[in-house]
Amino acid sequence: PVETDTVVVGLGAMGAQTLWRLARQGVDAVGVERFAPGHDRGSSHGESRIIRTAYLEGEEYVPFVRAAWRAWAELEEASGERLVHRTGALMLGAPDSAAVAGSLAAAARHGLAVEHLSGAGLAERFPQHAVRPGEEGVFEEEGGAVLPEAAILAAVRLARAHGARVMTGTAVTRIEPDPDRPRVFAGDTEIRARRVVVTAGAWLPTLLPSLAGLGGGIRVERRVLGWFRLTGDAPPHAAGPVFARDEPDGTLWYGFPSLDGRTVKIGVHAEAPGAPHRPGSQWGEPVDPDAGPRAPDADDARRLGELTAGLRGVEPLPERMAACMYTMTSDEHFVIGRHRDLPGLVVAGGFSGHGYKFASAVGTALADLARDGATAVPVSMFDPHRWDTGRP
Ligand code: PYC
Repeated sequence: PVETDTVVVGLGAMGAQTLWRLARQGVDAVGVERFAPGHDRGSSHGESRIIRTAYLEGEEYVPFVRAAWRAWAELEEASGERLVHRTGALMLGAPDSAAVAGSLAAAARHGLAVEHLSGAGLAERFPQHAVRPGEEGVFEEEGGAVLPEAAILAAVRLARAHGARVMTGTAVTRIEPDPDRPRVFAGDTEIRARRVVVTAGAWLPTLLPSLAGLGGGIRVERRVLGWFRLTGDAPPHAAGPVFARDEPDGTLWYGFPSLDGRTVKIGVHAEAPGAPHRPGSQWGEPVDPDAGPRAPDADDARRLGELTAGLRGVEPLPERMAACMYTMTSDEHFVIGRHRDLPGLVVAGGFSGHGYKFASAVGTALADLARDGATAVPVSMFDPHRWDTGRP
């Protein structure tokens, strides 16, 4: 067997940054990835993810986003790459929508600089959005787009440079917890380690079935992204902020300014937080991660295209689409922490469609938890065992 201090299972969003943090602290670490880093078979592809600070899902996330901003800057500095585009972030919706009211509440609680825009102000300032009667906006400068594949590749490259061993194209089939030395079975190799960090995304529930008992388990669902070409007379999509838009029917969709100068990318997140989820609906179809999400089809193109009525200057049908997987917890908050019943295991998952922006700080937290058993990164609200104690 291979002996090491810490194994990281899954080198996607969270695992890649964990491996880098461990390796740069001099920890002997092995990372295992079933495909190639930066692949498009999980939850971390599609070129861009939103980062925003006035957090509509709960003001208690704000210190965590701040930790993420700091950690992104560290990764950018270490890699010499630009991994975050600071475009600002715009939330649109009715005054009482989660996008507007939730963002304003988080901003007020933490003294964040945001601008609350009326419908008229919104239309004047951001003409790329076709504003509907009753819609308002909240704009914050502390928002932008993170580049997921580029960040994963940068973190894995840095981890290797600091001495981490990386096994790619190798699926972990079994993890055997052991108080002394947990064992990980990766392809033909048995790896023994002091600690195992499991960041297996959509494969987490099958790899650690005991997690099924936590908060009702993690549901894996399909989502579709679409890239829409700009028309010749397009308003300033290139310079605009990332956005999320809360529709009166509860659909929360989102998009990015044009990062390639030709297209804008949009996607559907889900029903607004607090609204009943609709498993099995177009956007919540359950997925077996080994089979992968169903490829995008004409119906997806049509449904995504309907949303572009809310934008000016884009073609009504996408030039391309991609399907990805969401990993949903029952409360749509994350799972990050030590597993109480499985000694030596640290887990992170269930990022519920809004986790990528935190990958930098999650990497820091998981590396701390693996090395020291504790972290100063504010992740206690994501305790894997919170459902046992009636929280939240
Ligand atoms: O985390 O900002 C986000 C987001 C928007 C849509 C999906 N995730």
